[in-house]
Amino acid sequence: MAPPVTDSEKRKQISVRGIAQVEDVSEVKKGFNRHLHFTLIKDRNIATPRDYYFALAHCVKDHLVSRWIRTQQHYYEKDPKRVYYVSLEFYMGRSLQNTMINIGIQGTVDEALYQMGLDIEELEDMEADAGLGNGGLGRLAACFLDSMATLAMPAVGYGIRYDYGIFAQRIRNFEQTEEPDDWLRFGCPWEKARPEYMIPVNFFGRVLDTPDGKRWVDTQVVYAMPYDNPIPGYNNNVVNTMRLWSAKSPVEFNLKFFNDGDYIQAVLDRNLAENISRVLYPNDNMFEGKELRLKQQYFLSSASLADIVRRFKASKFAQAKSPIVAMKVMHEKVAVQLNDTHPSISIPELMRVLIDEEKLTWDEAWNVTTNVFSYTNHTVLPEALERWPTSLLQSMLPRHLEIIYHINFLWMKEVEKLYPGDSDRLRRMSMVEEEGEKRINMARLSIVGSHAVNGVAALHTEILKRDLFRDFYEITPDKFQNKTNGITPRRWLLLCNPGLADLICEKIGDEWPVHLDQLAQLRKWAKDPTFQRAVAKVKQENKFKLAAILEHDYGVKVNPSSMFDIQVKRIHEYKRQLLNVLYIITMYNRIKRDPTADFVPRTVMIGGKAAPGYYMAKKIIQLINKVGHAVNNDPIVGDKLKVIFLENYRVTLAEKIIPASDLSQQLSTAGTEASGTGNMKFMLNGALTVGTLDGANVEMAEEMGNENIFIFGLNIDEVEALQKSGYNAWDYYNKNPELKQVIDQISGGYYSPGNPEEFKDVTNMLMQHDRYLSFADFDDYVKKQDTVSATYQNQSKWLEMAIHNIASSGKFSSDRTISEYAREIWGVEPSWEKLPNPHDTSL
Ligand code: B1H
Ligand code: IMP
Repeated sequence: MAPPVTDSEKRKQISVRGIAQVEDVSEVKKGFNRHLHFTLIKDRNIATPRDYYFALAHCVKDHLVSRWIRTQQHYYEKDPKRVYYVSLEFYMGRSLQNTMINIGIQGTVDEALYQMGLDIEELEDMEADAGLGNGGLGRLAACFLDSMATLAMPAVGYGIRYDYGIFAQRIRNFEQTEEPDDWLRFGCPWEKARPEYMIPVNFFGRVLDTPDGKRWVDTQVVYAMPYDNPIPGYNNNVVNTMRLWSAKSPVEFNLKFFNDGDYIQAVLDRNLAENISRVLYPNDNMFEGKELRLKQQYFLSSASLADIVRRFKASKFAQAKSPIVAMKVMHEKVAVQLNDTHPSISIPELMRVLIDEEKLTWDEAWNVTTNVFSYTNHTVLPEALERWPTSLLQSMLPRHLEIIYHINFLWMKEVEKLYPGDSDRLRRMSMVEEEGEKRINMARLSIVGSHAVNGVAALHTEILKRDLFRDFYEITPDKFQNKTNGITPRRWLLLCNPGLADLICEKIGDEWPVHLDQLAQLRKWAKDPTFQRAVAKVKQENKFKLAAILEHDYGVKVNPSSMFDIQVKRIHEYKRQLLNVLYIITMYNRIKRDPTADFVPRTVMIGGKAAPGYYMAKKIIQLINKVGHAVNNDPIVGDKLKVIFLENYRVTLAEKIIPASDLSQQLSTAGTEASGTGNMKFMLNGALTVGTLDGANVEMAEEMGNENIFIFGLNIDEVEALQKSGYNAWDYYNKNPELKQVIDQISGGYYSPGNPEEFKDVTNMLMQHDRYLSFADFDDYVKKQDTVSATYQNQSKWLEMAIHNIASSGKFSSDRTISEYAREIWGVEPSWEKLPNPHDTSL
């Protein structure tokens, strides 16, 4: 076995082919040493790997600064329409390597560090992930920022600078435990605080009716301190900004204690206000109606809109008009995308600003608001839809509740005019839900308050139009659009899979990172044995490398010639990790039944975090680990089957796992996964997919052809029909002896010796009230998995399919997604033109 080529060696090969722009190696060494000396205050005798990381990060950031300033100056001069992406989550991961790649200095830096005797991969591993997201929704926002910068769009991402990102997952005694993610402990070298743009945000208080309009008074103030993070475009000298808000207590916060003489208590209580930006809520696809979460949402919305209005007023466009005239046409220069309903309190907030502060009439303000906002829906799961109790809004945001009521009053009048006497329809369309505790339905508010509403994959958008938002679609069909998700090919191929990137460059040149459709050219080599061998070699090297990481970090030994079969995503019943487990046990039983039978060896890896309060998801993790323990320690199984739970799955681990995978599992019940984006990352890296006709899988199959993907299970119509006729798990259990054996083993305590009750809640759920119909798809899943194994034995067939996967990935670039948002929702144009390089002295 040849040792794997190191990533930095591969990067040099790529940069030779001109993707990286060569900058002066000695210049980089000088900058690095200067920062080690002046910024870190260390010499080479006592510097730690972390010191070296910081020195390098600062040195790389220096290369961004002029581009960043020039880009912003350029936007100010050109005064184009601005795009704002507002999101409670930005799951950025690491920045160092991504920055070097995008500004084209990776080869130069590699060489400089090599000359200084430093291991760049070791330094890169010192960087903490910016884990300010839960999963797909947050990572999508991060990919979008990369694409908006690469397409030179005047965009800003607005979010919260959580002190603690998504928790670190540890497995103790087979179970998940959570540790706080103190990612800022050693400081973040990329961010720049901007105290001069600090913004006051108001909470609570009451509303006064004055001759001069409504006044919101007696509020509690918290300051929003902005931290700017650079977002470099790929190879175009653009650097955009992600502005994250951190809560700061006002100097006079809780001064009343001070006056009572309790000075110490007054200072301690300043923490209370600053708790707003303390921690990311760790739920994926689940609404948690907590007061602190609503505070976070309003804090982000209010600070961002104030900043947006400030920037608009300072623009040349607005400066050429009287203030009130300018405000009436703000939508001509401002587009705001709401990442799900999480920042949807922005809608009444902009109305409040325009009416109460800018003195527009209601109708003028409504015209601006609806033309500024657009809303992306990311889920149809009922438990994820945000419905805030009016009691909470009444006390925290009384003026906003008043505005929502009036929006709804006018909306109900409109609906009543269209459908006189249809009281059931009025109830279905009202933003105010009266059943049980009175609540505001934020999705309905978002639809009415936006000019565009989109789903994130074709199937998902159809579900929105047909079911969830049917009544709304009937009235305003033109509002509804599809924008199929995408991923950035820079991070998800160029950065994470240098071997494959290099190979692709050899074949089709180096433009594919910004024109991913060009990958289609690879189809002509799908059957070419030489190209197949080259693809196989890259995959094998990636597998060796992952195997080494697994051994080093987790102490597990895997067989690198086995099929790497991977399911990584948040743990959720609808994603059906349980279906995967049922098949693992089925394989195990087959091996035990006939140990000498032919078997295609697999290393099954499952990774993902469970929301800390999600009992069933945590039981699923425990089951995976216990089944793994049984399988991995059974001598009869040997090297044929290994089951590994990948602890603490996150962006950085994804970058290592995905390039090494042979098989990608995408098992959600048809109609439940809005899109999925992990599925696209595997496809782009040449893994084959076993999956259902759900979310973006449908479009992946369309792009590559059904012969290149393993589709199984009920489609959405069949799921709906089965739900209507009544799903009975027992029918499947009684009919399928392998399924029966698996369930009997789990409920009989085979995987929990001494405690047969351990998984009774899991088996009861599967047998009595499985909302996701796992058993209905079991049979077809097993058959399809058997086909997967058979196909894997035919390596040239497998490789041909893998090449078709890669070649068909073009559609799933987030550049395509963002171009569609730009043209069809925001009214701006993407551009592939470069800004001048500020470091180019020949100009
Ligand atoms: C997605 C969420 C989500 N959809 C609530 N919805 C949250 C909902 O903290 N919360 O309250 C957090 C996240 N996340 C995902 O979005 C979908 O499940 C994926 O299918 C989709 O690919 C992704 C991006 O569109
Ligand atoms: P901001 O987005 O409003 O914070 O401004 C970003 C950038 O726009 C600044 O760093 C400047 O480059 C540019 N800019 C903003 N206002 C002015 C101005 O009044 N004159 C010139 N440039 C400006």
